[in-house]
Amino acid sequence: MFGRILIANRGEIALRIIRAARELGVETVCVYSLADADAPWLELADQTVCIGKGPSADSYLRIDRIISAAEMTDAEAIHPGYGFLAENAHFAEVCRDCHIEFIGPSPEAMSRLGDKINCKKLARAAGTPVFPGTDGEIEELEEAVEIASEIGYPVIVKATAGGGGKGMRIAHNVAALRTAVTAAQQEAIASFGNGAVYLEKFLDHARHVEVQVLGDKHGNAVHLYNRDCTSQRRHQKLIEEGPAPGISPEIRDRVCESAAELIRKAEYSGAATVEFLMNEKQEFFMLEVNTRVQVEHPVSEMITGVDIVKESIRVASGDPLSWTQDQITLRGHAIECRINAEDPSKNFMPQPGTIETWQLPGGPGVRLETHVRTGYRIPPNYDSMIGKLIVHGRDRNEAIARMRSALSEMKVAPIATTIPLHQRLLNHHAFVSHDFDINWVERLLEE
Ligand code: MV4
Repeated sequence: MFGRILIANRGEIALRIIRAARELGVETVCVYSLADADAPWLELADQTVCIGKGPSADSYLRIDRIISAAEMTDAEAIHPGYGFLAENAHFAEVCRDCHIEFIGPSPEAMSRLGDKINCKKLARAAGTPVFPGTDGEIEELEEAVEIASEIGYPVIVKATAGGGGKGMRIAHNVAALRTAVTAAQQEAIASFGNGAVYLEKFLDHARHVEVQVLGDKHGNAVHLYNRDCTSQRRHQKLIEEGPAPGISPEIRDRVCESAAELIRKAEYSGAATVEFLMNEKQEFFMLEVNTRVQVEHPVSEMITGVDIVKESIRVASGDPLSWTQDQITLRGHAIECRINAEDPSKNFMPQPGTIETWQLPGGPGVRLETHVRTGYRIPPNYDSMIGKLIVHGRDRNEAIARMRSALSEMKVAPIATTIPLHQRLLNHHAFVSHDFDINWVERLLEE
Protein backbone atom coordinates (compact mmCIF):
# COMPACT_ATOMS: atom_id res chain seq x y z
CA MET A 1 0.00 0.00 0.00
CA PHE A 2 1.06 3.59 -0.62
CA GLY A 3 2.55 5.53 2.28
CA ARG A 4 1.24 8.87 1.01
CA ILE A 5 -1.08 10.02 -1.78
CA LEU A 6 -1.87 13.43 -3.22
CA ILE A 7 -5.47 14.50 -3.80
CA ALA A 8 -5.85 16.63 -6.94
CA ASN A 9 -9.34 17.81 -6.18
CA ARG A 10 -11.45 19.84 -3.76
CA GLY A 11 -14.76 19.83 -1.91
CA GLU A 12 -16.72 16.78 -0.84
CA ILE A 13 -14.74 14.35 -3.01
CA ALA A 14 -11.41 15.54 -1.56
CA LEU A 15 -12.89 14.87 1.89
CA ARG A 16 -14.21 11.46 0.77
CA ILE A 17 -10.73 10.47 -0.48
CA ILE A 18 -9.06 11.71 2.74
CA ARG A 19 -11.41 9.50 4.77
CA ALA A 20 -10.73 6.45 2.61
CA ALA A 21 -6.97 7.01 2.79
CA ARG A 22 -7.01 7.41 6.57
CA GLU A 23 -8.84 4.12 6.96
CA LEU A 24 -6.14 2.48 4.84
CA GLY A 25 -3.38 4.09 6.95
CA VAL A 26 -2.31 6.23 4.00
CA GLU A 27 -1.18 9.84 4.52
CA THR A 28 -2.74 12.56 2.36
CA VAL A 29 -1.48 15.69 0.66
CA CYS A 30 -4.16 18.11 -0.51
CA VAL A 31 -3.40 20.69 -3.16
CA TYR A 32 -5.62 23.75 -2.99
CA SER A 33 -6.25 27.08 -4.66
CA LEU A 34 -6.28 30.49 -2.97
CA ALA A 35 -10.10 30.42 -3.16
CA ASP A 36 -10.00 27.32 -0.93
CA ALA A 37 -7.25 28.55 1.43
CA ASP A 38 -9.47 28.26 4.53
CA ALA A 39 -11.43 25.22 3.36
CA PRO A 40 -12.52 22.71 6.04
CA TRP A 41 -11.24 19.53 4.33
CA LEU A 42 -7.67 20.87 4.36
CA GLU A 43 -7.66 20.53 8.16
CA LEU A 44 -7.96 16.77 7.80
CA ALA A 45 -5.12 16.40 5.31
CA ASP A 46 -1.65 15.53 6.61
CA GLN A 47 -0.10 18.17 4.34
CA THR A 48 -1.40 20.90 2.06
CA VAL A 49 0.20 22.68 -0.89
CA CYS A 50 -1.15 25.84 -2.50
CA ILE A 51 -1.02 25.52 -6.30
CA GLY A 52 -2.40 28.84 -7.47
CA LYS A 53 -5.26 31.25 -7.79
CA GLY A 54 -8.99 30.56 -7.66
CA PRO A 55 -9.73 29.86 -11.33
CA SER A 56 -9.34 26.11 -12.06
CA ALA A 57 -7.08 26.87 -15.01
CA ASP A 58 -4.61 28.44 -12.54
CA SER A 59 -4.79 25.64 -9.95
CA TYR A 60 -6.74 22.36 -10.12
CA LEU A 61 -6.02 22.02 -13.85
CA ARG A 62 -2.29 22.84 -13.61
CA ILE A 63 -0.58 19.51 -14.28
CA ASP A 64 2.90 20.99 -13.75
CA ARG A 65 2.08 22.36 -10.31
CA ILE A 66 0.26 19.24 -9.16
CA ILE A 67 3.18 17.03 -10.20
CA SER A 68 5.63 19.41 -8.45
CA ALA A 69 3.53 19.24 -5.28
CA ALA A 70 3.59 15.42 -5.43
CA GLU A 71 7.36 15.38 -5.94
CA MET A 72 7.95 17.91 -3.16
CA THR A 73 5.93 15.90 -0.66
CA ASP A 74 7.06 12.43 -1.80
CA ALA A 75 3.51 11.39 -2.65
CA GLU A 76 3.55 8.02 -4.39
CA ALA A 77 0.18 8.34 -6.08
CA ILE A 78 -2.40 10.93 -7.16
CA HIS A 79 -6.14 10.55 -6.79
CA PRO A 80 -7.88 12.84 -9.31
CA GLY A 81 -11.45 12.53 -7.92
CA TYR A 82 -14.04 13.54 -10.55
CA GLY A 83 -14.03 16.53 -12.91
CA PHE A 84 -10.82 18.57 -13.34
CA LEU A 85 -8.09 16.15 -14.57
CA ALA A 86 -9.87 12.89 -13.80
CA GLU A 87 -10.44 11.89 -17.43
CA ASN A 88 -7.36 13.51 -18.91
CA ALA A 89 -5.22 10.73 -20.43
CA HIS A 90 -2.31 13.15 -20.87
CA PHE A 91 -2.30 13.77 -17.10
CA ALA A 92 -2.34 10.02 -16.40
CA GLU A 93 0.61 9.68 -18.79
CA VAL A 94 2.59 12.50 -17.15
CA CYS A 95 2.03 10.81 -13.78
CA ARG A 96 3.46 7.58 -15.18
CA ASP A 97 6.44 9.38 -16.73
CA CYS A 98 7.15 10.91 -13.31
CA HIS A 99 6.84 7.51 -11.55
CA ILE A 100 3.71 8.59 -9.70
CA GLU A 101 0.80 6.14 -9.69
CA PHE A 102 -2.41 7.59 -11.14
CA ILE A 103 -5.29 6.26 -9.04
CA GLY A 104 -7.45 5.26 -11.97
CA PRO A 105 -6.96 3.51 -15.30
CA SER A 106 -3.80 3.47 -17.41
CA PRO A 107 -3.75 6.26 -20.04
CA GLU A 108 -4.24 3.54 -22.68
CA ALA A 109 -7.36 2.10 -21.03
CA MET A 110 -8.71 5.61 -20.47
CA SER A 111 -8.25 6.47 -24.16
CA ARG A 112 -9.63 3.12 -25.31
CA LEU A 113 -12.93 3.80 -23.53
CA GLY A 114 -12.89 7.61 -23.74
CA ASP A 115 -13.06 7.50 -27.54
CA LYS A 116 -16.74 6.69 -28.07
CA ILE A 117 -16.38 4.99 -31.45
CA ASN A 118 -13.64 2.74 -30.10
CA CYS A 119 -15.59 2.14 -26.89
CA LYS A 120 -18.61 1.05 -28.92
CA LYS A 121 -16.47 -1.42 -30.90
CA LEU A 122 -15.11 -2.90 -27.67
CA ALA A 123 -18.63 -3.04 -26.25
CA ARG A 124 -19.92 -5.00 -29.25
CA ALA A 125 -17.08 -7.49 -28.81
CA ALA A 126 -17.83 -7.80 -25.07
CA GLY A 127 -21.53 -8.43 -25.63
CA THR A 128 -22.54 -5.09 -24.12
CA PRO A 129 -25.69 -3.92 -25.92
CA VAL A 130 -25.19 -0.83 -28.11
CA PHE A 131 -27.44 1.28 -30.34
CA PRO A 132 -27.73 0.26 -33.99
CA GLY A 133 -25.87 2.71 -36.23
CA THR A 134 -22.64 3.20 -38.15
CA ASP A 135 -19.90 0.73 -37.16
CA GLY A 136 -17.36 3.53 -36.88
CA GLU A 137 -16.74 7.08 -38.00
CA ILE A 138 -18.91 8.52 -40.78
CA GLU A 139 -16.46 8.81 -43.71
CA GLU A 140 -18.98 9.50 -46.47
CA LEU A 141 -22.25 11.37 -46.05
CA GLU A 142 -24.00 8.81 -48.30
CA GLU A 143 -22.95 5.98 -46.01
CA ALA A 144 -24.73 7.74 -43.11
CA VAL A 145 -27.83 8.27 -45.29
CA GLU A 146 -27.87 4.56 -46.16
CA ILE A 147 -27.48 3.37 -42.54
CA ALA A 148 -30.19 5.82 -41.40
CA SER A 149 -32.66 4.46 -43.95
CA GLU A 150 -31.87 0.91 -42.72
CA ILE A 151 -32.32 1.63 -38.99
CA GLY A 152 -35.06 4.24 -39.47
CA TYR A 153 -35.47 7.81 -38.25
CA PRO A 154 -35.02 9.60 -35.90
CA VAL A 155 -31.24 9.22 -35.71
CA ILE A 156 -28.60 11.05 -33.72
CA VAL A 157 -25.15 12.20 -34.85
CA LYS A 158 -22.54 12.29 -32.09
CA ALA A 159 -18.90 13.30 -31.80
CA THR A 160 -16.53 10.51 -30.77
CA ALA A 161 -14.72 12.96 -28.48
CA GLY A 162 -17.93 14.54 -27.19
CA GLY A 163 -19.74 14.18 -23.93
CA GLY A 164 -22.41 15.74 -21.79
CA GLY A 165 -24.59 16.40 -24.81
CA LYS A 166 -22.02 18.51 -26.66
CA GLY A 167 -21.79 18.04 -30.40
CA MET A 168 -25.00 16.01 -30.74
CA ARG A 169 -27.57 16.49 -33.54
CA ILE A 170 -30.92 14.74 -33.92
CA ALA A 171 -32.29 14.22 -37.44
CA HIS A 172 -35.87 13.21 -38.30
CA ASN A 173 -35.37 12.88 -42.07
CA VAL A 174 -32.71 12.62 -44.75
CA ALA A 175 -32.49 16.37 -45.45
CA ALA A 176 -31.96 17.12 -41.76
CA LEU A 177 -29.39 14.32 -41.58
CA ARG A 178 -27.24 15.80 -44.34
CA THR A 179 -27.11 19.13 -42.47
CA ALA A 180 -26.63 17.42 -39.10
CA VAL A 181 -23.54 15.43 -40.14
CA THR A 182 -21.71 18.49 -41.49
CA ALA A 183 -22.72 20.66 -38.54
CA ALA A 184 -21.71 18.01 -36.00
CA GLN A 185 -18.34 17.50 -37.71
CA GLN A 186 -17.60 21.23 -37.67
CA GLU A 187 -18.71 21.59 -34.06
CA ALA A 188 -16.60 18.56 -33.07
CA ILE A 189 -13.48 20.05 -34.67
CA ALA A 190 -14.09 23.42 -33.00
CA SER A 191 -14.84 21.94 -29.55
CA PHE A 192 -12.59 18.88 -29.33
CA GLY A 193 -10.07 19.18 -32.17
CA ASN A 194 -11.40 15.85 -33.43
CA GLY A 195 -14.02 15.92 -36.17
CA ALA A 196 -14.95 12.22 -36.04
CA VAL A 197 -18.71 11.69 -35.74
CA TYR A 198 -20.89 8.58 -35.78
CA LEU A 199 -24.55 7.87 -36.18
CA GLU A 200 -27.01 5.85 -34.15
CA LYS A 201 -30.71 5.33 -33.67
CA PHE A 202 -32.23 8.07 -31.49
CA LEU A 203 -34.22 6.88 -28.50
CA ASP A 204 -36.83 9.21 -27.03
CA HIS A 205 -38.49 8.82 -23.60
CA ALA A 206 -35.49 6.91 -22.31
CA ARG A 207 -34.27 6.23 -18.82
CA HIS A 208 -30.65 6.69 -17.90
CA VAL A 209 -29.36 3.55 -16.19
CA GLU A 210 -25.68 3.06 -15.42
CA VAL A 211 -23.59 0.19 -14.09
CA GLN A 212 -20.87 0.72 -11.49
CA VAL A 213 -17.82 -1.42 -12.18
CA LEU A 214 -14.40 -1.94 -10.61
CA GLY A 215 -11.36 -3.48 -12.25
CA ASP A 216 -7.90 -4.40 -10.98
CA LYS A 217 -4.47 -4.83 -12.61
CA HIS A 218 -4.79 -8.62 -12.64
CA GLY A 219 -7.58 -8.90 -15.20
CA ASN A 220 -10.44 -9.04 -12.68
CA ALA A 221 -13.57 -6.90 -12.84
CA VAL A 222 -16.79 -6.87 -10.85
CA HIS A 223 -19.99 -4.86 -11.10
CA LEU A 224 -21.81 -3.24 -8.19
CA TYR A 225 -25.21 -3.40 -9.86
CA ASN A 226 -26.85 -0.35 -11.38
CA ARG A 227 -28.22 3.13 -10.69
CA ASP A 228 -31.03 5.09 -12.26
CA CYS A 229 -29.96 8.69 -12.98
CA THR A 230 -32.92 9.69 -15.11
CA SER A 231 -33.76 12.80 -13.04
CA GLN A 232 -31.54 15.38 -14.70
CA ARG A 233 -31.63 18.96 -15.87
CA ARG A 234 -29.41 20.10 -18.74
CA HIS A 235 -27.23 17.01 -18.35
CA GLN A 236 -26.76 17.74 -14.63
CA LYS A 237 -28.00 14.86 -12.54
CA LEU A 238 -30.24 15.78 -9.63
CA ILE A 239 -31.35 12.46 -8.12
CA GLU A 240 -29.73 9.05 -8.44
CA GLU A 241 -30.98 5.79 -7.00
CA GLY A 242 -30.04 2.16 -6.96
CA PRO A 243 -30.77 -0.50 -7.86
CA ALA A 244 -32.53 0.96 -10.91
CA PRO A 245 -36.25 0.28 -10.53
CA GLY A 246 -38.43 -1.50 -13.05
CA ILE A 247 -35.86 -3.99 -14.38
CA SER A 248 -36.22 -7.75 -14.10
CA PRO A 249 -33.39 -9.45 -12.16
CA GLU A 250 -32.45 -11.50 -15.24
CA ILE A 251 -32.07 -8.48 -17.53
CA ARG A 252 -30.32 -6.51 -14.78
CA ASP A 253 -27.74 -9.22 -14.14
CA ARG A 254 -27.10 -9.77 -17.85
CA VAL A 255 -26.48 -6.05 -18.52
CA CYS A 256 -24.37 -5.62 -15.37
CA GLU A 257 -22.23 -8.64 -16.27
CA SER A 258 -21.77 -7.34 -19.82
CA ALA A 259 -20.49 -4.04 -18.37
CA ALA A 260 -17.95 -5.91 -16.24
CA GLU A 261 -16.91 -7.88 -19.33
CA LEU A 262 -16.32 -4.61 -21.23
CA ILE A 263 -14.02 -3.40 -18.45
CA ARG A 264 -12.14 -6.73 -18.51
CA LYS A 265 -11.76 -6.55 -22.30
CA ALA A 266 -10.42 -2.99 -22.00
CA GLU A 267 -7.87 -4.13 -19.36
CA TYR A 268 -9.22 -1.40 -17.16
CA SER A 269 -8.30 -0.87 -13.51
CA GLY A 270 -10.06 1.35 -11.02
CA ALA A 271 -13.66 2.54 -10.77
CA ALA A 272 -15.72 3.14 -13.92
CA THR A 273 -19.33 3.59 -14.91
CA VAL A 274 -20.92 2.16 -18.03
CA GLU A 275 -23.86 4.36 -19.03
CA PHE A 276 -26.94 3.06 -20.83
CA LEU A 277 -30.28 4.28 -22.03
CA MET A 278 -33.20 1.94 -21.41
CA ASN A 279 -36.54 1.95 -23.25
CA GLU A 280 -40.02 0.91 -22.05
CA LYS A 281 -39.30 -2.68 -23.08
CA GLN A 282 -36.25 -2.88 -20.77
CA GLU A 283 -33.94 -2.90 -23.80
CA PHE A 284 -30.49 -1.44 -23.07
CA PHE A 285 -28.15 0.57 -25.28
CA MET A 286 -24.73 1.72 -24.10
CA LEU A 287 -24.01 5.44 -24.29
CA GLU A 288 -20.47 5.83 -22.99
CA VAL A 289 -18.08 4.87 -20.21
CA ASN A 290 -16.99 7.30 -17.48
CA THR A 291 -13.42 6.44 -16.54
CA ARG A 292 -13.50 7.85 -13.01
CA VAL A 293 -15.24 7.62 -9.67
CA GLN A 294 -18.59 9.38 -10.01
CA VAL A 295 -20.47 11.85 -7.83
CA GLU A 296 -23.19 9.24 -7.23
CA HIS A 297 -20.85 6.38 -6.18
CA PRO A 298 -22.30 6.36 -2.60
CA VAL A 299 -25.58 4.95 -3.95
CA SER A 300 -23.71 1.80 -5.02
CA GLU A 301 -21.74 1.72 -1.77
CA MET A 302 -24.95 1.77 0.25
CA ILE A 303 -26.61 -1.10 -1.65
CA THR A 304 -23.52 -3.36 -1.80
CA GLY A 305 -21.38 -2.43 1.22
CA VAL A 306 -18.32 -1.98 -1.01
CA ASP A 307 -16.17 1.09 -0.29
CA ILE A 308 -15.49 2.18 -3.88
CA VAL A 309 -12.91 4.85 -3.02
CA LYS A 310 -10.89 2.57 -0.75
CA GLU A 311 -11.05 -0.15 -3.37
CA SER A 312 -9.81 2.25 -6.07
CA ILE A 313 -6.75 3.10 -3.94
CA ARG A 314 -6.11 -0.59 -3.21
CA VAL A 315 -6.21 -1.64 -6.86
CA ALA A 316 -3.97 1.28 -7.89
CA SER A 317 -1.35 0.02 -5.41
CA GLY A 318 -1.44 -3.32 -7.21
CA ASP A 319 -3.68 -5.28 -4.85
CA PRO A 320 -6.24 -7.56 -6.48
CA LEU A 321 -9.89 -6.63 -5.94
CA SER A 322 -10.86 -7.55 -2.40
CA TRP A 323 -14.32 -8.65 -3.57
CA THR A 324 -15.41 -11.44 -5.90
CA GLN A 325 -18.66 -11.05 -7.81
CA ASP A 326 -20.52 -13.64 -5.73
CA GLN A 327 -19.61 -11.77 -2.52
CA ILE A 328 -21.39 -8.68 -3.84
CA THR A 329 -25.08 -8.88 -3.04
CA LEU A 330 -27.84 -6.29 -3.19
CA ARG A 331 -29.19 -4.96 0.06
CA GLY A 332 -32.15 -2.60 0.03
CA HIS A 333 -32.45 0.62 -1.91
CA ALA A 334 -30.52 3.91 -1.86
CA ILE A 335 -31.35 7.39 -3.14
CA GLU A 336 -29.04 10.40 -3.48
CA CYS A 337 -30.09 14.04 -3.83
CA ARG A 338 -27.47 16.52 -4.95
CA ILE A 339 -27.65 19.66 -2.83
CA ASN A 340 -26.50 22.53 -5.03
CA ALA A 341 -26.13 26.17 -4.07
CA GLU A 342 -28.41 27.18 -6.92
CA ASP A 343 -31.77 28.91 -6.92
CA PRO A 344 -34.31 26.71 -8.79
CA SER A 345 -36.75 29.67 -8.87
CA LYS A 346 -34.13 31.83 -10.65
CA ASN A 347 -33.17 29.46 -13.45
CA PHE A 348 -30.70 27.65 -11.15
CA MET A 349 -28.56 30.73 -10.70
CA PRO A 350 -25.44 29.85 -8.64
CA GLN A 351 -25.49 31.27 -5.10
CA PRO A 352 -22.00 32.03 -3.86
CA GLY A 353 -21.76 33.50 -0.36
CA THR A 354 -21.56 32.47 3.26
CA ILE A 355 -23.66 29.71 4.78
CA GLU A 356 -24.93 30.98 8.11
CA THR A 357 -27.40 28.21 8.90
CA TRP A 358 -26.37 24.63 8.19
CA GLN A 359 -28.61 22.22 10.05
CA LEU A 360 -28.10 18.58 9.14
CA PRO A 361 -30.38 15.54 9.02
CA GLY A 362 -29.60 12.24 10.72
CA GLY A 363 -31.03 8.94 11.86
CA PRO A 364 -30.80 5.38 10.54
CA GLY A 365 -29.79 5.01 6.91
CA VAL A 366 -28.94 8.70 6.43
CA ARG A 367 -25.54 9.71 5.01
CA LEU A 368 -24.38 13.20 4.18
CA GLU A 369 -21.28 13.78 2.06
CA THR A 370 -20.29 17.42 2.38
CA HIS A 371 -17.30 19.66 2.90
CA VAL A 372 -19.51 22.49 4.19
CA ARG A 373 -19.92 23.72 7.76
CA THR A 374 -21.59 26.73 9.38
CA GLY A 375 -19.76 29.89 8.29
CA TYR A 376 -18.41 28.25 5.11
CA ARG A 377 -18.07 30.69 2.24
CA ILE A 378 -18.89 29.16 -1.14
CA PRO A 379 -16.30 30.41 -3.63
CA PRO A 380 -17.67 31.55 -7.02
CA ASN A 381 -15.07 29.61 -9.00
CA TYR A 382 -16.30 26.02 -8.89
CA ASP A 383 -19.21 23.65 -9.21
CA SER A 384 -22.17 24.62 -7.05
CA MET A 385 -22.63 21.24 -5.35
CA ILE A 386 -22.32 21.73 -1.57
CA GLY A 387 -23.35 18.28 -0.49
CA LYS A 388 -24.96 14.98 -1.30
CA LEU A 389 -27.71 13.54 0.83
CA ILE A 390 -27.88 9.76 0.54
CA VAL A 391 -30.42 7.55 2.25
CA HIS A 392 -30.69 3.79 2.45
CA GLY A 393 -33.82 1.78 3.18
CA ARG A 394 -34.93 -1.83 3.02
CA ASP A 395 -36.89 -1.05 -0.14
CA ARG A 396 -37.62 1.90 -2.44
CA ASN A 397 -40.63 3.09 -0.45
CA GLU A 398 -38.67 3.21 2.80
CA ALA A 399 -35.84 5.05 1.04
CA ILE A 400 -38.30 7.63 -0.36
CA ALA A 401 -39.83 8.17 3.10
CA ARG A 402 -36.35 8.55 4.63
CA MET A 403 -35.31 11.03 1.95
CA ARG A 404 -38.43 13.14 2.46
CA SER A 405 -37.87 13.15 6.20
CA ALA A 406 -34.14 13.96 5.86
CA LEU A 407 -34.79 16.77 3.38
CA SER A 408 -37.31 18.32 5.77
CA GLU A 409 -34.75 18.26 8.62
CA MET A 410 -32.15 20.06 6.55
CA LYS A 411 -32.00 23.85 6.96
CA VAL A 412 -29.68 25.99 4.85
CA ALA A 413 -29.69 29.80 4.96
CA PRO A 414 -29.41 32.43 3.62
CA ILE A 415 -28.36 30.92 0.29
CA ALA A 416 -30.89 29.14 -1.92
CA THR A 417 -30.40 25.45 -2.66
CA THR A 418 -31.96 22.65 -4.66
CA ILE A 419 -33.59 21.20 -1.49
CA PRO A 420 -37.11 22.56 -2.28
CA LEU A 421 -36.91 21.11 -5.79
CA HIS A 422 -35.93 17.71 -4.37
CA GLN A 423 -38.92 17.86 -2.03
CA ARG A 424 -41.16 18.56 -4.97
CA LEU A 425 -39.68 15.72 -7.03
CA LEU A 426 -39.76 13.20 -4.15
CA ASN A 427 -43.46 13.97 -3.59
CA HIS A 428 -44.43 13.75 -7.25
CA HIS A 429 -46.58 10.75 -8.24
CA ALA A 430 -44.32 10.17 -11.27
CA PHE A 431 -41.32 9.71 -9.01
CA VAL A 432 -43.14 7.54 -6.50
CA SER A 433 -44.42 5.23 -9.24
CA HIS A 434 -41.08 5.53 -11.10
CA ASP A 435 -42.92 6.55 -14.23
CA PHE A 436 -40.56 9.14 -15.72
CA ASP A 437 -37.98 9.67 -18.47
CA ILE A 438 -34.91 11.85 -19.05
CA ASN A 439 -37.05 14.87 -19.92
CA TRP A 440 -39.38 14.80 -16.93
CA VAL A 441 -37.58 17.32 -14.69
CA GLU A 442 -37.29 19.91 -17.45
CA ARG A 443 -40.94 19.40 -18.40
CA LEU A 444 -42.00 19.80 -14.77
CA LEU A 445 -39.96 23.01 -14.44
CA GLU A 446 -41.71 24.49 -17.48
CA GLU A 447 -45.15 24.09 -15.84
C1 MV4 B 1 -28.69 9.62 -26.85
C2 MV4 B 1 -30.05 9.94 -26.63
C3 MV4 B 1 -31.00 9.27 -27.37
N1 MV4 B 1 -30.62 8.34 -28.28
N2 MV4 B 1 -28.36 8.70 -27.76
C4 MV4 B 1 -26.87 12.95 -23.89
C5 MV4 B 1 -25.51 13.07 -23.33
C6 MV4 B 1 -24.69 11.98 -23.91
N3 MV4 B 1 -24.01 11.31 -22.85
C7 MV4 B 1 -25.62 11.08 -24.62
N4 MV4 B 1 -26.91 11.71 -24.59
C8 MV4 B 1 -27.99 11.17 -25.22
N5 MV4 B 1 -27.71 10.22 -26.15
C9 MV4 B 1 -29.33 8.07 -28.46
N6 MV4 B 1 -28.98 7.17 -29.36
C10 MV4 B 1 -30.36 10.91 -25.67
C11 MV4 B 1 -29.34 11.52 -24.95
C12 MV4 B 1 -29.77 12.45 -23.94
C13 MV4 B 1 -29.63 12.15 -22.57
C14 MV4 B 1 -29.01 10.98 -22.14
C15 MV4 B 1 -28.89 10.69 -20.81
C16 MV4 B 1 -29.39 11.57 -19.87
C17 MV4 B 1 -29.99 12.74 -20.25
C18 MV4 B 1 -30.12 13.05 -21.61
C19 MV4 B 1 -30.75 14.22 -21.99
C20 MV4 B 1 -30.87 14.52 -23.32
C21 MV4 B 1 -30.37 13.63 -24.29
